[in-house]
Amino acid sequence: MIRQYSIANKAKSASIKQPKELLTYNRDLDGNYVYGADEFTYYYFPDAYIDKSFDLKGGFSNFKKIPEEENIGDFQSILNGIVKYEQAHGKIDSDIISFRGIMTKLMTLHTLKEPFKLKLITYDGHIMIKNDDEFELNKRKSTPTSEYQQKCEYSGYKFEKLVMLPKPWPECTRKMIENRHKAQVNNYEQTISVVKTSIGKTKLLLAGEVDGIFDYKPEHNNLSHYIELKTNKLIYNENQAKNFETKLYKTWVQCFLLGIKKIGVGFRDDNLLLKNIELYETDEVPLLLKDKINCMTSLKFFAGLMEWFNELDKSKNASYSVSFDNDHVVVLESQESFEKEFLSEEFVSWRDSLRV
Ligand code: 0WD
Ligand code: CA
Repeated sequence: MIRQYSIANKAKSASIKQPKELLTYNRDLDGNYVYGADEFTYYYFPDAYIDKSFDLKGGFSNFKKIPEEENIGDFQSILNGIVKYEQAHGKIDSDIISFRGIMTKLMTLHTLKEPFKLKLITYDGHIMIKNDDEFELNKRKSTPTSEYQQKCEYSGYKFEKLVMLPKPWPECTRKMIENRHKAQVNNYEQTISVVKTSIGKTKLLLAGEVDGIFDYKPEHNNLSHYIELKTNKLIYNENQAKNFETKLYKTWVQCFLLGIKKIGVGFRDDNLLLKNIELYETDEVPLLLKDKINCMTSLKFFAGLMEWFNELDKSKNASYSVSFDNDHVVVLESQESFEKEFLSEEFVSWRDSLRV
């Protein structure tokens, strides 16, 4: 059975609810997932520091970089988090469970320039969607990157290290604050937020990486206190302005999906020196992009797509592959089961125990 959804389709309306954070978890320096540690970084970068022109390629040769094979969205880590949440609060009610990054990709499909493949299962009343990791890894490995590109990638993580504190400001020593440019950079450590949201008629549970706290951390539901960090080249011409608009649009989608309110962009020169930081409110981005990119159209397309996914029979367990072909999202039932790639033993036995 093949089902197709055209990128020209959209829902008539796309009502949205305020996203709510259910839990957060961390990936530590060894690549292990840790629940309940509630570790965050905190934004602190006084304007005067801009004059220092920090070098965002500094320490590049010391980058502690997670191997690509280990940096695939680990679906079981979400499900293990859900088990912990449900043990304290009862079963969640959600149609679709996925990584936020997958949903960002789907919502911005009309800007996509490369092929993609996803895997989908229906299980215990949910639709779960993840990357086709083999396809993703092959794609990453077959795209050669120059040293300059690697340094650009590094500069994003370096920027995070430079502007974030490992603890709230009052708990930091002066040395901690002033030596950040010398600290080793890694892309192992992450905080993942698991958020319940809905778009149109579809309930979503999304897990996404959050960069840290912008102002202060409240007791619960940090969502409106997070900041999403990005880096970008300084803008000198039309073409660069256009590229930045596309990046801002994708960042808007990324933040919108989780309910993140602040975006911080570090602008760097060709030599990767940090020259400026601009802060944006997520909610003002659609207005900034007005006449260029219509964010509301993406939202309606996405609402329609989610509704269409949600027509799958969630009461039976089945596996599907999802691809994008000829301006259509194509869903094809698979004879081979993908359950092993999605489900953790912990999740399966927890949900079994709820049914008896
Ligand atoms: O497609 C996905 N969602 C992938 C997720 C592909 C590969 C890895 N992951 C992992 C992430 O590392 C993270 O543990 O899944 C988790 C959650 O990801 P997400 O929030 O759903 O992913 P997304 O919104 O695409 O990206 C958030 C951040 C990125 O920050 P920027 O500012 O660049 O958007 O996750 C990291 C990155 O820091 N990240 C990656 N890092 C290296 N290689 C990658 C990647 N392919 N994808 C995401
Ligand atoms: Ca980021």
